Amino acid sequence: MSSKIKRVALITAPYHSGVVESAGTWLNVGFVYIAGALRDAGYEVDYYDAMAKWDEWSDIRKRLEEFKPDVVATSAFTAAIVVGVELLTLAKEINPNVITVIGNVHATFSFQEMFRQDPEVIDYVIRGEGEITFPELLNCLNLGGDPEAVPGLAFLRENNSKNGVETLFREGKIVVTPERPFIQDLDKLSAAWDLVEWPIYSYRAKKNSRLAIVSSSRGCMQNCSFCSQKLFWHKSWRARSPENFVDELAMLNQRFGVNIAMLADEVPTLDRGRWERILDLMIERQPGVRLLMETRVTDILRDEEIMPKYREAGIEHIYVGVESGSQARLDLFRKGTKVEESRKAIEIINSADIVSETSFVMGMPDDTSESFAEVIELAKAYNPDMAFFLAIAPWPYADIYPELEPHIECKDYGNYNLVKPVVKPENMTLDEVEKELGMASKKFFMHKFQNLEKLPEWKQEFMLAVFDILLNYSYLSKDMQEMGEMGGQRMPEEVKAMLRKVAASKKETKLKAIAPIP
Ligand code: B12
Repeated sequence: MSSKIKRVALITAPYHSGVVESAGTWLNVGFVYIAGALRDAGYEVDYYDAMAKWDEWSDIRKRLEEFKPDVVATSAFTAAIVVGVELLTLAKEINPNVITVIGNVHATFSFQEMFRQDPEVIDYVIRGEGEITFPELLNCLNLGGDPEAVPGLAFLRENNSKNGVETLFREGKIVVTPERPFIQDLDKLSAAWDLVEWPIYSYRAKKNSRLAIVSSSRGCMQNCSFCSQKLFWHKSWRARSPENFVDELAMLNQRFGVNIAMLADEVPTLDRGRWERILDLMIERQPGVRLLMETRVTDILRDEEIMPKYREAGIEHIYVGVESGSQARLDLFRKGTKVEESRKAIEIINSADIVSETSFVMGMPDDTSESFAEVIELAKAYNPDMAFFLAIAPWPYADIYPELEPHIECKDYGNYNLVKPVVKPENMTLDEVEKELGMASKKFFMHKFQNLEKLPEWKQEFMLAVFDILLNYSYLSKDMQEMGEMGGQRMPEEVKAMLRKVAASKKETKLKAIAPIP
């Protein structure tokens, strides 16, 4: 067989919203796995992170012209779908014969809308996990086979003949093949870590850091009505073995100098035995990588007595989604937690001397300036080191969507990034919501800095680094700069000095200020 398809460009499209990227540069671990699987199947891969590199469209064009891919693939959560499609459009413009592929959560659920809107641009949607489906699709095309035989796809076909293959449904010209079963043994996956352009990845709050994103488990069994992840994983959960995972951390440290990593897992702690073994192995083997992670409030409560182990193993930062201080709203979100439990979880994280972070989802149809004021007070009382006030984003496939749909005022998916409000409360405008969100951050962090001396010394230092990021590089820059005018005099000298410095330099506070880390 002479292969026609050989070269695959995996491109993370240049989406920027000023949220998480202000804290660092984050690699695409999904593409590290896809690249590993493609290479194992004999394909040549260009792993290109245009987002983290802050590349412009002209840079992307140049890279495509140089690599001359046969296939251009990208990945899109909902907010990134607009730039994702723009990227595939550019690829087709450069080479009309290129095969375009797109995966991730938005494509998995919204492919009908995508094919309706951009039928000329998207050749294949990969639904669900991509490590098996993608190479199988390319092998099938190279052999002149029918992609209808490849599970986990959606694509358009002019000639809609059935070919004897069981497809799920056909709506117009869209062929949807049966679902791809989840990969059972995650330890067996290849990861192409050597393709990552390591020098660009660092964590802004830590000097001399080299940041990775790693994945120790996949899935989520929670029922949150606003989230996409339980849908993507069909409320299932699988995990790597502790040994395999800790080996990887040690390898990343030794081979690539990684000293901090974010766990991509929705719930790394779900299996208590496995998680404790990971902590024990990290204590024993000292892989040289500290971890930032997210988990469930209830797992923190469960693990209260082993929190010192978390700390000793190198867990540096834990995010738990509190989302709301109103039980009625937690019930609407189907969080499965009680208000009091969230407060307790944050207390436990703080007592273990680990950085605590949480977020509150606001901008719901019944929100008012009073409910914003309440949530600010609540955030102060819960006392996480960091609290973020997010605008609800109505993923079109989420359970809560039908309830939010009548209130959506902005339909531009590019704004579905939890920063820009798109749902209009009955008694507020979107502008007012945005102002309230900014005000909430400002008041929360002002309170934090007025009480900075109550934190242990290392956390004080960390918080000052966070303030520098918020003030100079994040979407909250403008709000943070206004702190000085709102009673900033009770704040520590270092904070006042930063405020004075930024005022004197009259910094540009547009998003462009979130520059790549030098
Ligand atoms: C890491 C991460 C990030 C990284 C992304 C780095 C990167 N370039 O990939 C960073 C920190 C930059 C980020 C940013 C954002 N994120 Co984020 N992020 C995550 C997180 C924690 C893990 C994703 C991950 O790596 N999973 C592990 C890998 C192995 O799985 P995967 O990505 O799903 O990939 C697999 C499949 O989906 C599939 N696949 C995916 N893409 C493709 C493409 C092809 C071609 C193929 C074949 C297959 C394929 O195959 C992969 C391997 O099986 C998830 C939450 C979670 N726990 O999943 C949120 C999550 C994806 N983020 C989310 C959001 C909203 C954002 C932001 C828009 C807003 C915000 N406040 O965080 C920002 C935007 C940032 C910006 N640039 O402006 C949402 C998306 C919701 C949605 N339904 O759209 C999630 C789900 C969090 C949540 N629970 O709501 N994020």
